[in-house]
Amino acid sequence: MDLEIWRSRKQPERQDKEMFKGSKLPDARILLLGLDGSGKSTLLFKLKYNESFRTVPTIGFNVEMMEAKQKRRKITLTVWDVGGQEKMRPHWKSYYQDTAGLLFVVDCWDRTRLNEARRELERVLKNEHLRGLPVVILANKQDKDGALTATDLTEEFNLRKTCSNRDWFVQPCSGKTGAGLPEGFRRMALLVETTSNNNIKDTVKNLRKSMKT
Ligand SMILES: Nc1nc2c(ncn2[C@@H]2O[C@H](COP(=O)(O)OP(=O)(O)OP(=O)(O)O)[C@@H](O)[C@H]2O)c(=O)[nH]1
Ligand SMILES: [Mg+2]
Repeated sequence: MDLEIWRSRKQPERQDKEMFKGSKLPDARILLLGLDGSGKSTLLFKLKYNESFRTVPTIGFNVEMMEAKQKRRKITLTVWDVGGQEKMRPHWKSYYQDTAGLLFVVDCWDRTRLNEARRELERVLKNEHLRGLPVVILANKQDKDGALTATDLTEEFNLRKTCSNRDWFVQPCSGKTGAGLPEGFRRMALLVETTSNNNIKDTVKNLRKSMKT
């Protein structure tokens, strides 16, 4: 399937040229996954721009670079936010190579989709390209009354067992208020290994190629 990669005009203008130049800091490529509507784009934009954008469902991906601290040094996290609709999920695997860590977002308010979210997370974690990589599960929409807590999510998803062969952490958060987001990304920064190669342009080129095959 040929996939058009595009960015909605409703979403923030990024300084693509600046971003494509990359950064000289050590870099870690982070994959942001989760079901459609779980809040991936909302929380990414909230953290990066401290603004609440009106998102539309992501077709393709958004990518944002963020500075973070790993112990005493500065690193960049290049965060790939990939659309979570069912028709997008077969493409998730195109992003696995060279990924250093996984952020998986769960809508903790919509209990009707928890099983689906759990199934998808388990499927992703089974992929050999992601073997042993750290995962931070973002228990999102905590601002909503009745949202499942991080502790309950850990139980419901049986995370102690599912994530037993990797570093993992569950972070309660809200893409609406921003609560918990810095903590979740800080945790990711502490767990990932970095490289000196963060050429987004090449990655986009390779992604286009792999999606066409
Ligand atoms: N109340 C509340 N609403 C949220 C939160 N995070 C996201 N939303 C809302 O959830 C809806 C979906 O958010 P998106 O960020 O577009 O979801 P997504 O995971 O990027 O979805 P796809 O791009 O389709 O994969 C939007 O209406 C957001 O405003 C949150 O923490 N609290
Ligand atoms: Mg999105």
